[in-house]
Amino acid sequence: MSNTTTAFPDGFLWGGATAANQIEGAYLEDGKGLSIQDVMPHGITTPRTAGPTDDNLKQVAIDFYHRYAEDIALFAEMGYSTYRFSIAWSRIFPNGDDAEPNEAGLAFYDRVLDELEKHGIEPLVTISHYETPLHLAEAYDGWVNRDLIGFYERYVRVLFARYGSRVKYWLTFNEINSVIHAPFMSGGINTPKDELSPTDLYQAVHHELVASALATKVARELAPNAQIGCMILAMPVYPLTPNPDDVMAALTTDRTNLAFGDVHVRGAYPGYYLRSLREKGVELDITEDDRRLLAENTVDFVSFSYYASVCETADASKRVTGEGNLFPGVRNPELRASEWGWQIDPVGLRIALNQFWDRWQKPLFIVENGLGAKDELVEVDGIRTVVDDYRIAYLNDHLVQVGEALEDGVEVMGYTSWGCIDLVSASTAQLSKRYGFIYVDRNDDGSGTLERFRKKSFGWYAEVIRTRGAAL
Ligand code: BGP
Repeated sequence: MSNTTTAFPDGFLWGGATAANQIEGAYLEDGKGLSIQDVMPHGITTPRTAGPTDDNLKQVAIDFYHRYAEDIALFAEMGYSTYRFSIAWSRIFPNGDDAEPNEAGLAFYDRVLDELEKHGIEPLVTISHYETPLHLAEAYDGWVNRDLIGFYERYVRVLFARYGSRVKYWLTFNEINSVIHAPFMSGGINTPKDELSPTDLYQAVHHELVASALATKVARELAPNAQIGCMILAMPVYPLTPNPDDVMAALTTDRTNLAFGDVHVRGAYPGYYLRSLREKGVELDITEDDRRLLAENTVDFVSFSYYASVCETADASKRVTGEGNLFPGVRNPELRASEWGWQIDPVGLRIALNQFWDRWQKPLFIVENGLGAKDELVEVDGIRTVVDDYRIAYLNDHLVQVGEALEDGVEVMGYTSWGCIDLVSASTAQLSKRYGFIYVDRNDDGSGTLERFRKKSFGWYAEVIRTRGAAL
């Protein structure tokens, strides 16, 4: 394996990440209401269904709801010091606009936290990860409606009051910039994307940003030891050529993501963002209270997902579109890609870390990174496993670059690889796009025993954590 000169610092948080709708199952158990995921059986490229359908793998997912103790014990065996998971809003407020929370839903996360505490694993909680209660989508058109801010505030007040003394690290919205690309999944916006006006879309973005600031405000009040982070889908954008027009085009595209960090860290919209809204003919309804909330409640840290980088060009004739996490970009001729076309770029992670640190001077947390791949369960020395050397290579190369960024002086709080246990993919809604260190015996047709098996990468990651990166 390649060498890194860096010993990761003592307090560095090592772990894995998941989201409720992708692992829990139990989709109607203990009073849970429907979420938007319950009507997305085939991922983001297919329109939502009228109601739940039997072919939605998320109804059972990997049954974490009943197997969390076994799974957390496996995370502990790998030596995790943190585990990122999300709370399903519709377990706590089944319709989203209910007056009172659902006690059985709250009790489930108490049990998860008990288990983490037992193993000395620090929880990292995403408040909203692509699982808006369905009723809020249908009755309000999701985040287009300003009322969502109040419903979200009610939800976070309950979370901070209940778990605030036990959970230090919180993320307000998963990949908050993705609402622009996946308005239903990320913003609960029921209006089909091609009928949604730019004004409604950017107003929804604004409401989420205000709600995020409000969550920070509520945390200061109810959970003073909490650290609040924003969470951004990071995808560094390179100019396709050294032509200055390409460089400017790359900067412009990059800023469509960076703007979200700018608002969370600086507390106001940057000029380039306001210009892009003017050019789209969008006039936002921003109140004085909104401005104050944004300005007074900036985040403690910036977290992000990183899977791939993309290119940009000003020359439409040179534009070859590639795939990317939730939204495509111009393909980089220099890079390989995963089976799903996401281009693999470990150095891009070092670039993103340096760019964010230079720009925001806030501690950074890599809360998603990993390789989606088709795995094969085999028997080695009588033990069932997956020989996932491709995953080990991907993660190793990315972690080496994190080490380089630490040497560069970037403050990195931790690293949670995505889908540390196999789960239902967000974009395809399938189980065959696997990310985990732990194989789950469940197939796209719903067959399988749900039994868990340690992959080769399980032992590799345990060794990396044990040696604090020296094994990279
Ligand atoms: C991010 C999401 C995750 C996760 C990941 C991998 O966009 O935050 O929920 O799923 O991407 O994406 P996919 O599952 O589509 O491979």
